[in-house]
Amino acid sequence: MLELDPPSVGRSPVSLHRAAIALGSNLGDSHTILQSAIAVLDEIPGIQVNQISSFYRTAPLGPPQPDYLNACVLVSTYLSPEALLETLLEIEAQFGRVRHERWGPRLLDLDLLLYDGSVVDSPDLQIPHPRMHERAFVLVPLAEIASDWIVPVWERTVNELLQAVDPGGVRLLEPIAEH
Ligand code: A4P
Ligand code: MG
Repeated sequence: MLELDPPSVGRSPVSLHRAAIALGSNLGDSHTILQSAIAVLDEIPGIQVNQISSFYRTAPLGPPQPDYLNACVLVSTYLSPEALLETLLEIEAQFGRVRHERWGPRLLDLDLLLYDGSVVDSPDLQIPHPRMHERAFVLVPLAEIASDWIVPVWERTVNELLQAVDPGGVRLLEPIAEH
């Protein structure tokens, strides 16, 4: 995790943003996949991983499929939300993600949850992630590293959103310190 050098874009200053990203995997060696994906993310110019949650084994939402491994990270970035999403999709592809059915099993799923206090609602990108508020497999790891972040649209902190969901089915795999 090196210091981020601000990129020079002409003479206009480029500002640093904070984003929260959710990781999920339920195919292959999910533990190694999540760890490697976080390392790859941290290597991307303009992205620095600042905090990593514990990893959790979680009951699948959607069609019958193996349990997931889920985690969240906080990053600093000079990338726009659109460029950050594009980067996440490229990393998914790098890890062999092939899209089949909605909510179906996957080697790696990267969701952009939060970007500063921004609200984005375009066909290709919605921030906050539209289903994060109802998902314990997102909120439990996110609350570890960003409990006080106020989620726009719902105008609740991550911790308040967590209090409103059932955390059953989300089991701690390994604490933060072991990464
Ligand atoms: N997209 C729009 N906004 C975003 C955003 N904020 N972050 C678009 C990421 N992507 C965003 O995503 C489809 C498109 O959504 C992307 O190309 C992007 O342009 P996808 O990942 O291919 O679709 P999906 O994941 O199959 O569908 P969906 O509805 O996005 O699923 P989710 O919400 O990602 O959920 N159960 C457990 N226990 N743990 C999990 O992690 N994950 C899912 C997938 C289902 N069940 C799960 C888990
Ligand atoms: Mg997704």
